[in-house]
This record gives sequence, structure tokens and C-alpha cells, in this order.
Amino acid sequence: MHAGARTLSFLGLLALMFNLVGLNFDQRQFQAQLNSTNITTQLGLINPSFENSTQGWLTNGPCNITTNAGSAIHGNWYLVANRNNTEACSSSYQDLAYPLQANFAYRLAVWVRSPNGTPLYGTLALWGIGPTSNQNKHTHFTTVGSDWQCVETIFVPTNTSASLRTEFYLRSNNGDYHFDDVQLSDQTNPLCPSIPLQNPSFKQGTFGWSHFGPCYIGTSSGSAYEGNHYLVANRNGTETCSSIYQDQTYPVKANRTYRLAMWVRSSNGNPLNGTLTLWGLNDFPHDNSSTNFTTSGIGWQCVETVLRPTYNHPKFRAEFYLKSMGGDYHFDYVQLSEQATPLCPNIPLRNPSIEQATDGWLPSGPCYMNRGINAAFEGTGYLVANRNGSLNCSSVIQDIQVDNYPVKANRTYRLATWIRSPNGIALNGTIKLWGQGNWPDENGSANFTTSGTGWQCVEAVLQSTNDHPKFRVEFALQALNSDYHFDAVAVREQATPICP
Ligand SMILES: [Ca+2]
Ligand SMILES: [Ca+2]
Ligand SMILES: [Ca+2]
Repeated sequence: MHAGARTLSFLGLLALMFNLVGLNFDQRQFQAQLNSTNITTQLGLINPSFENSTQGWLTNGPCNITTNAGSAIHGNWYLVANRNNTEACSSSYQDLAYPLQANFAYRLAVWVRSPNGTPLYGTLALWGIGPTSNQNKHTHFTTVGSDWQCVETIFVPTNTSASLRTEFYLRSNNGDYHFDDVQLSDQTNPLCPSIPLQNPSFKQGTFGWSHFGPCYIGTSSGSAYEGNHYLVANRNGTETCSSIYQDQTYPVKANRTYRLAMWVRSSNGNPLNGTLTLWGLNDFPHDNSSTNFTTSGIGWQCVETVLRPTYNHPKFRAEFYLKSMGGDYHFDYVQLSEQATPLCPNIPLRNPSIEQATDGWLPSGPCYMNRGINAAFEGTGYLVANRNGSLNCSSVIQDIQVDNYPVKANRTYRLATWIRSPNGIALNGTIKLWGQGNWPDENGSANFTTSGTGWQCVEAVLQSTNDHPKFRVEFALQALNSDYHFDAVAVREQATPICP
């Protein structure tokens, strides 16, 4: 109690020092010099499960926050937050005095849901505050359905800091966010439930993995996706070999979000077809979710499937169906997790949903750029771009910098964005995902023509042939005097489409 009281008074001081101003993700300068002596040093939040009303939690802007009881994910109570119909409400947060060490990993997780099933877009951020600059790592999420989903972010500070901020940014105006069971830790294991599989990276040969039919399975080493070993499988020349699988006892819960991902490649570059399936088994009827894939090239590709079971079950089955004859499938690094966000790598764009003005997005000339807020695809804002009648304006770009995520040779990267023509004029253009900085640059592109006034998804695929230090996202505009709208931009490393 004493520690809590001391922390509270320190929080009061912090609140005054910050003047309750929300931090921008990329804010570099911070004037306040925090006195790191005489403060509580424990990695524990106040009221992380919202059992004591909203004690310890503050808001940036005039947000509504309160607590409700019943159907919490932890304890009895959870936080209810909304934007009060104004973008002046940015977030709910809590600061914790804690001496952060550089190059040490800190994890933050929270459970979130949309009670009426309306998709809610938001961001979970973990900040290191002061003394010379603020840094953060954050994870964007969009709720699906109306049940609890786990969101996690991992922050590795590059500088020491005297305090941590846990922050939930509310980006949708159209509903209540529920938050519960905030966890903040310096442990190395994930905070969102990671469901253990036996031998998921094939270090122990084929131990733990079975097959239906007379399939060949073995392991090989060298050029694995993770560690040294990977699984080698083929159909042994017979269609009676159907799949490789592993069962895992686990309390699978109805309406929750489970993700299975694995990496696959074709040993000789011949395209191999297959299906990745996650089952909830034993209580009839079974539930399953499947993702079909076709390998391209010889590089590792990530495949993921998302299961939201209708029923409870006592076990999972992770299964890889082999659909092609005459080639070796390589599999590695199988992951099974309960979380809202993808397991396949998400390449971190800045302001991908255009919720912080037009930060991060640059015109390639005298283009008109702005942020619109009329019926966004996701969250509240979207990008408005127009060539403004000038041939010197050709595109809108974002460069993703070196240290975030380099481009690797022989891999599959995807760029997707939602596009709209506000007045229904058919707009032409091209989206491009570039690997740049190691000559020659290369890109994957997709032309589009809008139809009607609704949002539509466009996707481009970069099959890289060389390593590059950076990505560039580019939206090339053709019409000279029309507004283009863009929202929900994503870059991911995966074999299968991002667009629905
Ligand atoms: Ca709770
Ligand atoms: Ca491995
Ligand atoms: Ca948006």
C-alpha cells in the first residue's frame, strides 16, 4: 500500500510535468529532466486488472473511461473507454517509475474487445520516457468479433530511461473499447498465450510430428529458417499420403482468436501446393480454419491461419496438407498463439492508418496531401492525395528505414492498401513495394482502377532477388485533378494475400 501511495504521488508529479499531453510515436525531444532518485522502482502497474475502478489510469484528452463488471478476462472488472466523439481524446495511459536499461526487452500486453462486434482500431504502445528523448514500440490492432483478444508489444530501449508509459490509443469513434489484464514484464517469454508445441523448430528430428498415410518425413540442416534444422516432407509418390500433423492438449475456447503459422519452402523452386489447418478437436462438431498456399521460388515463406472456434474443445491439431507430388516440402518454425495480431512478420510502417495527420507520408513533388475523416476504412482518418494539376507530382511514398526491417533475397513481401474514389470517378494508379539501396533497386507492383465510391483493397507482391537495406512504399497517381483516398496500409512478409 505504501509503495502504491508513493507511486501515485510520483504519478501526480509526472502528470503535471507532462501537462497531460499525449506523446507522438516519433517524438524525439523531451524537455523534462526526470530526477531518478527517490522514486519507487518496481515493474508493477497500479490496478492492472481494473478491479479498483480507474485508479492509476489517466487520459490524454477528454476521453470517457470507466469500469464495468462481468465477463472480464481477469477478475471481475474491466476498463471501458471511448473517444467521446472527439479526436481530441487520444489515449488512456499509466506511467511507472522504473529504470529502463538499454538493449533490454520489455513486454506489454493487454486484452481488448469490442462488445458489439464493431471493428475497433487502436494501438498499444510502451514508452521509455526521458531523460534526453522518448522512445517507444507499439502494436496496431483491429478487433474482430466481440470476444477478448490479446495484443502485445516488445520494447527494446536504445537508451536508459527513468520511467515507462503504458498507453492505449483509441482510434475509432464508433464504439466502446474494453481493456483488461494489462501485463508489463521484462521476461523473455510472450505475455499473450503462446501454446506450446513439441519440437516446433525440428531440433529433435521429427519427434512430436505424425502423418496420415505413407508420407516421407525427415529433417535436414543448413539454411533453416530458424536454428539449424527443418522438416523435409513429401508424398512418397502416393496420394494416400495426405498430411503431417501434431495434436496438443489445450483448453480451446469458443469465440477466441488462435493463430497458427509456419514457414515453408520448395526445395527446388517448383511451386508446391498445400494447406495449413488449425483444428479444435474432440468435442463435436470440430472447428477448423484453413489457409491454402502455393510456394514461389526457393525462399522461405510464412503461412498463417486464424481459428475462431464456435465451440470449446480439449485439444488443438496443427496440420500441413501436402497437395503436390514429386517435390520436397520444407517446413520450419511452427508457432501457435492466442493473439489479435499476425504471427507472420509485419513490417512496421509509420502511421499506416493515417491517424496522426499525414506523418510519415511524403509527396514526390507539389502534390496535395491531407488527412480526411469522412467514413474511413479503419479508425478515423485516411490519406487524401491529389496531383494538384501538376505533372511534377507523381506519387506518395514512405521509406521504411534500415534498422527496422531489411529486405532479404528470395523472400515474399506484400503491400496492401484500401483505396477509394470519393466522387466515383474511375481512378487509375499503381502501388509499388520497393527493395532499395543495393543496386539495382527492385519492386513488385499492382495497377488499379477504382470503381464506384466504396473502399477497395489493392495488393502488390515483391519477390526479392537481392538483399536491400530498406523498403519503399509508393502510390503512383495517374489522374491529374482528382482526390485519391488511402487507408489501412500494410506491409507483411507472407505467402498468402493480405486483401480479403
Ligand atoms: Ca479485471
Ligand atoms: Ca528450425
Ligand atoms: Ca485510418
